[in-house]
Amino acid sequence: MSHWWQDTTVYQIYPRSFQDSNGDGIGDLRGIIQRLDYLQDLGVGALWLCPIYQSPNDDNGYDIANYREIMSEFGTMADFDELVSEAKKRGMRLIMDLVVNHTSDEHAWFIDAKSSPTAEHRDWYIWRDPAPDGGAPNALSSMFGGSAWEYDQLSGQYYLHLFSKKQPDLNWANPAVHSAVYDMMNFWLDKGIGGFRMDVIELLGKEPDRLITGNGPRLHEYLQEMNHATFGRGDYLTVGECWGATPEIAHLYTDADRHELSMIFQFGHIELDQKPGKDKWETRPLNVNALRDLLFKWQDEFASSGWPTLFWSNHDVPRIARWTIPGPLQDKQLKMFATLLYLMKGTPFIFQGEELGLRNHPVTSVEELRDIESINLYHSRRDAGQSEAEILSAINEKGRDNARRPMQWSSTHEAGFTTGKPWIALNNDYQIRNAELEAKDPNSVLAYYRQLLHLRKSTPSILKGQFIRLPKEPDGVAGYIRTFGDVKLLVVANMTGTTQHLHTSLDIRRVLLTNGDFDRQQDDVILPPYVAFAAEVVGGNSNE
Ligand code: TEU
Ligand code: CA
Repeated sequence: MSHWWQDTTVYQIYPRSFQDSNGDGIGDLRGIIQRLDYLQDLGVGALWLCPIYQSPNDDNGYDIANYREIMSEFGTMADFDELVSEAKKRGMRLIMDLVVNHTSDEHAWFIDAKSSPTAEHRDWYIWRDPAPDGGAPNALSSMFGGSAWEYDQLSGQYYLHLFSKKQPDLNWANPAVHSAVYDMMNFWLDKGIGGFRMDVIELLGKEPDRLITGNGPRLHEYLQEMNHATFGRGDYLTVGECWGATPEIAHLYTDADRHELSMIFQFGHIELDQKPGKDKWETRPLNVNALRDLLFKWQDEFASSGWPTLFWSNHDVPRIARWTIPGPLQDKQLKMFATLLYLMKGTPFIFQGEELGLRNHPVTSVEELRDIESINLYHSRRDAGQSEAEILSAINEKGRDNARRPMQWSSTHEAGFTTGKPWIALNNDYQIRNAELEAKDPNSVLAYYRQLLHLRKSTPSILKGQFIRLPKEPDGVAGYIRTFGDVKLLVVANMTGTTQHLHTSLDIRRVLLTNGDFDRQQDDVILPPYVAFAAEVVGGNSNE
């Protein structure tokens, strides 16, 4: 069976930084409405909105205080309803961020839970007595640093928070939590949304007493129940955030006969620039052959069941420009990476500003940081004696603020993002890199993304074709074929800064997309630095 979400491209919006409509420096829903024509032109069919619910913004909306109210800075429910219908007019559906591993400590459920050990909602969260020495119940640590347990004076117990202490974990072992969450999900589905992106979904089955967080024993039971109680009633896009998914685990989530999710984000390729066994802050240069092999491996894993996601970045991960080299060939390199990934089988997820080729923007002092993860990291490493320069250099490379700087719409005041003062500083390159300039330039990254996404939409071999890796690519070159009926589409990318030769007997009939000229000499395709293309081909050996 074929689904709408297999034929579409998703665009991820970080609402706080997309478009401000009222000059308070914070992006909002009316701002998104203003930019819907831009998104339609780009060729996307769904918009994933990072959380827009009421929140004290300890973690920019991933700490939800009320699941059924819009964050007042972002607008009203009437604005939301208008956004849904305006998007629909342009052929786009909204994907909501579902954050149900935890709530805000300011959610009414937690306020009640904290009020007394016998409160109605006490068991909706995870409370434990202190260890015999009076300390935290066990060694679980928070993703944002320090212990995952926070002491509560009133009851003398600790509560669990795998993220900030203002993000207490919900207790999924309690069925009452399930019904409340499913009601809330149905509330949003009834508003006509297209589905959910599911925050840290792999954590729902946690068993904290056994130090199990991800992929707990009851996780898939919960997801099957959720599917049945909510989105299983229609053709909805659901995508789980699953940092720790192996291929085997990926199939548990996504094989159609299991009735769980449409797809998952798995992050192996994102982690290729980390030193083995280290966290994201300790980097090494990207090995492009390893990147190619990993991307291709996932294509093979999903060849006959499940469905891949295709993405380079998100609001937690700096844009793909981090893997490119500043200079005259940088845009070509960005287009090469787009060609390599987004012509594979799967659903592309493009993070706002990636289509403009936006870069990281370094900070020089801790005062410029906005993200709780980076701020906590800074202080804990300073306490441990690391130099300011060293810490900021790691944060400038991998910190989450990089992806969260405002969209660059034009060369005017604050790039047209706001008429006021933005909540976080813009990248100061906005006068040379913005949507207005790129829309006028046929060679821009934006023009290329538009061309690619429109080609994708209208080409059955890209949407539905089988993926076959080329048998003998040289180092630094990635090549694959998408076959559909009699059609063969060849995609080749030179991932290096030197000329490469690809030996193939395939006959190139029609080039559909390319970021530069390449030559053909007998059985060789000669690819200048970072050149990539897609072409209809015929012939070739049986294994080509
Ligand atoms: O991210 C989950 C997560 O594990 C992140 O903390 C991620 O590991 C980190 O950004 C990389 O260092 C999700 C959301 O995408 C993130 O924005 C939230 O902060 C987090 O959950 C808590 O809701
Ligand atoms: Ca605003």
